[in-house]
Amino acid sequence: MFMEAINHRATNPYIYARDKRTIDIMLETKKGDVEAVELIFADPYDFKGDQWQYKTKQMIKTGSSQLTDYWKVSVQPEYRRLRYGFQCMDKDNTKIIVTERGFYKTIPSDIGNYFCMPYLHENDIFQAPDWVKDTVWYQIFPERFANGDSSLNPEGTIPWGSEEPSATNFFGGDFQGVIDHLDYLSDLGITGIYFTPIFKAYSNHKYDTIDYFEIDPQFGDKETFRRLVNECHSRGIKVMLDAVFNHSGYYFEPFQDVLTNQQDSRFKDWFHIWEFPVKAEGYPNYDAFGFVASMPKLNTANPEVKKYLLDVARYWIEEFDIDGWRLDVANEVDHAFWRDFRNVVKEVKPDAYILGEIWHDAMPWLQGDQFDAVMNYPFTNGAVEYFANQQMDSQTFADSITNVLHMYPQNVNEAAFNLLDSHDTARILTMAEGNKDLVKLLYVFQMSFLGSPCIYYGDEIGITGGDDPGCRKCMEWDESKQDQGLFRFVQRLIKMRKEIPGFGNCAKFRFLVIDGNTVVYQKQAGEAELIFVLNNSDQAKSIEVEALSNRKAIELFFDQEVLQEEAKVKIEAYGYKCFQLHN
Ligand code: ARE
Repeated sequence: MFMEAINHRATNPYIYARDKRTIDIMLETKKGDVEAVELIFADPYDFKGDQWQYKTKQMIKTGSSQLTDYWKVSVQPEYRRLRYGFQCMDKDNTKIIVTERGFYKTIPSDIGNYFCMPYLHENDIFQAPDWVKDTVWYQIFPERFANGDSSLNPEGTIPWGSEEPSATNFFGGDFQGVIDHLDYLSDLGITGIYFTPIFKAYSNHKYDTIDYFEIDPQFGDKETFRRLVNECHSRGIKVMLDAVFNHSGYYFEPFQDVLTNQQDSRFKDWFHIWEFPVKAEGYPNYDAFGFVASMPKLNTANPEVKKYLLDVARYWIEEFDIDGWRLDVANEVDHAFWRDFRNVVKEVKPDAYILGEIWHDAMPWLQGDQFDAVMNYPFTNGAVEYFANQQMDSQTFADSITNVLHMYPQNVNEAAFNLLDSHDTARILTMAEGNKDLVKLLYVFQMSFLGSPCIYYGDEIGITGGDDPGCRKCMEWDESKQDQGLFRFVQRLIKMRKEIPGFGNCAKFRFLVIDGNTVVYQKQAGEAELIFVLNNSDQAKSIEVEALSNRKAIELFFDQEVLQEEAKVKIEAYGYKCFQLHN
């Protein structure tokens, strides 16, 4: 047995409270090395004489990736305390006891050896708002969604869609344009909108904030924004704004004061200035987003800065009833700030959604004391590489998704923000080189995955676009230029996700078959059991799905009652099937 590959620590995601009664525990072993694992566990104080009254419980292999087998088990300790270890058995029936102090051949009697979950406190539990698990998001870049009030057009605005988007041109998108098209979003099935920044700023992307308490005049005024939020809420659509707290814009008054008064400025400690005089031409001599001089990094450890930004966070919830904050460059802001941010936001609106923009493993921010979720780019990378770019074989894809599902606790996965692309990436149809069959497979996978899916505006009608700024084209409102078939396909998927148990979030997700360019995955949620077959190739196939043999099922995409005696599934090129099994 490869003990060097046995991995567990008494911390997230290896042990975590799923709810106020349930503790989930995970162990990693070398792929194919261990045949069975039992949890050894009991209350730390449960002794008879000097005998610790431990019990054992079989662990389930919940997935495998390229190097790792993942084992999981749930326990509900009566007094919410736990000491535990593992008994691993390999093919030769060799048994190894895994404890915090090392490996043993027999179960050690000294309880001090074992891992410890000292006490399950309810306020330590990671708890994302329940409504997020059923939300289908739509990301809007306000400058490019719809121009509903040309009187607001900034100077130099050009006709809608008349040019390719650039880092500096303006087409006049505004709130009235969004309000005018909310029925379009409702019709699609959208229940949440994520707006990129809307506060007063210099650029067309508004990530260079001038005033965090003012709406950018090109979008409208506060009354129009209030109307927008109310119109969304009346349609059951949540509203999430973009908090750019890592840095301000060049024209942010405190930064302007520093440029004017230099070391005499009362705001000089609002930023991370290396030396005076501060110069904003060329490479900055202060911390910035990247090396972008027009985005000076804010000193969020400064109590004045913290107070200012927390007032911003509170203001837009209290005054306009927004439902969530997406946090820009979240991983470069200190944890202490985000803990205070969460306390302020949840105090004003306990079920507000806090979504961090973090492109990598974000476990340190997902302990329950900071974010409810992150933009799940690890999910995005796997899905896009496999379906859109065709640069990944099925096994690598299944391994990557299995790793994604095991890098976070289940209750984090259920609230994850699963995007396929964004304003920072090329669009999916462009990445798929115009192949809409691949885009459809991407959507089937995204809509049938755990978490909360997000559609980037215009993808649903086939808008293309390369990396920023190419991905920020004006939305296409000429129906003759929209791919209405793709719209209806996405609309149907969203409806299926909402109506079919287990189609979206689920308790169990397993890859059953991984074959060349076809993947089969099983989903279970209570009594509901679905099996998806996705053919990621241009060749029709016939694939053996043992789990279907002699099971009655309905194939949901083609609404056919099938009885799979021989469990052989025929699937066309780029085909997708979903079998809803009957017990
Ligand atoms: C634009 C161009 C740049 C150009 C710059 C010049 O895209 O190529 O150098 O202008 O000014 C905003 C605007 C962008 C603008 C940028 C800088 O939307 O159009 O760039 O400001 O002015 C990393 C960060 C992540 C960040 C991305 C862009 O981790 O937080 O880079 N995303 C947020 C927003 C952006 C926004 C900013 C930050 C700044 O979503 O829209 O940009 O407020 C890997 C890494 C990631 C990296 C990612 C993308 O995956 O793991 O960490 O994200 O690549 O580069």
